[in-house]
Amino acid sequence: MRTKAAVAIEAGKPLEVMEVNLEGPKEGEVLVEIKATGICHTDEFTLSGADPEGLFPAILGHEGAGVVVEVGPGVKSLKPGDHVIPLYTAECRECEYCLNPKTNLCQKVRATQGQGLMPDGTSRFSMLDGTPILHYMGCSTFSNYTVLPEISLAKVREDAPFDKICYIGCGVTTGIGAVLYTAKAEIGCRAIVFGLGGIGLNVIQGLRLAGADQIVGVDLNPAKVEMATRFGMTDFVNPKEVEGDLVPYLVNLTKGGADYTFDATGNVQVMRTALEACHKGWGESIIIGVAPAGAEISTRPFQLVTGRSWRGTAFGGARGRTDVPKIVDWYMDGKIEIDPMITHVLPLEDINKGFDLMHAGESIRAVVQY
Ligand code: NAD
Ligand code: DAO
Ligand code: ZN
Ligand code: ZN
Repeated sequence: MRTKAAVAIEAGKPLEVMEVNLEGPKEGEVLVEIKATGICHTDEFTLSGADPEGLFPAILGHEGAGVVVEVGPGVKSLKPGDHVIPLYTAECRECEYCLNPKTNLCQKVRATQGQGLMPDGTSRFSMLDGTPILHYMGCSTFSNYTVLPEISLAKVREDAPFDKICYIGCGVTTGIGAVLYTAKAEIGCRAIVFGLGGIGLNVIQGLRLAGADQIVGVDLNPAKVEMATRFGMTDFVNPKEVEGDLVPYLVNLTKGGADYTFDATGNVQVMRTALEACHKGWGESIIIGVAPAGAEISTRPFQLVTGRSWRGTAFGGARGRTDVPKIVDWYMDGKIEIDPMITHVLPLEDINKGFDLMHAGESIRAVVQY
């Protein structure tokens, strides 16, 4: 079949909206009509060329929601008409990783996914002249129709709006999951969130859900204060307005250091500050941000000797097929909010405007509706 897609031809160039060929689903695969897709910072990161695993030409996009159109041979858990959210972290429920409760990093399709291919080692997308186009993070939601492995789809309730729950495919789950699944933050904790963008705001609402007593937000952009306060931030710190070292300032503000800190900037200097602003003896710092290729983190080892822990999380530690439907329920039950964070809705033809809005720091989440 043919489908309309925004294709990343090469790093640093705008996406090109065009008709492409899409082959039907093979063994264990599913054809999905994407109804809405969010533009995440990570798509921009890949398009800019900073992602060491970035491949081209490719159809980017990993945050979406849609409807199953056709299932390939052997698919048992899904049928045409089911509503689904694509998962860039699959959940096969049988690999060594899925069977270990300590991780959500299913490896079943990891190798081929990282090469921009389906599990059989080929791509379903091609240009009209036959040139292959690669998949991206196993999802390629910047295409109106896409093919994914069955294990890379979470089945969700049918009354949930696509243009909101698409955000659960990355930003919402990553932020809330970092608090609930990775940090396992306790009622009454004190926390600091660095970066109040599409991820950090969801960390903040995750902390509110967990019952944190103090939620400090740190951002260079004061325009983020209003939204962050709405989601539960209790204190705001703009590093540009702090005289001297930020670490003692934050340690003092949190009465000895935070129980949990979260980096949602991808900046390695911020990651160090986040670690050192943790409470001596027990504070845990969770890295969410993805740093540029080649970047390294550093601190004095004594920071760890004295009881601080440095950790990281992908997709908020969530097991997609199990946890994503629950997060959709939380949204539908009013336990979490998504709507205010969807600041812009665009047609696919304007997808590059969505990237521009993100660069300018004007959007939290721009969503493309097909
Ligand atoms: P964003 O651009 O929307 O937000 C980043 C925020 O950080 C902005 O508000 C910006 O003003 C602020 N910021 C930048 N430099 C800062 C500094 N030095 N000090 C304080 N604040 C600073 O990005 P996002 O969508 O929220 O994504 C955040 C990070 O999370 C990115 O690196 C992204 O790639 C990563 N990410 C990780 C995962 C994961 O699973 N680990 C998933 C999605 C995104
Ligand atoms: O190696 O098993 C693995 C997982 C690698 C991918 C994990 C994703 C990390 C977060 C990237 C940003 C998400 C949009
Ligand atoms: Zn993302
Ligand atoms: Zn698995």
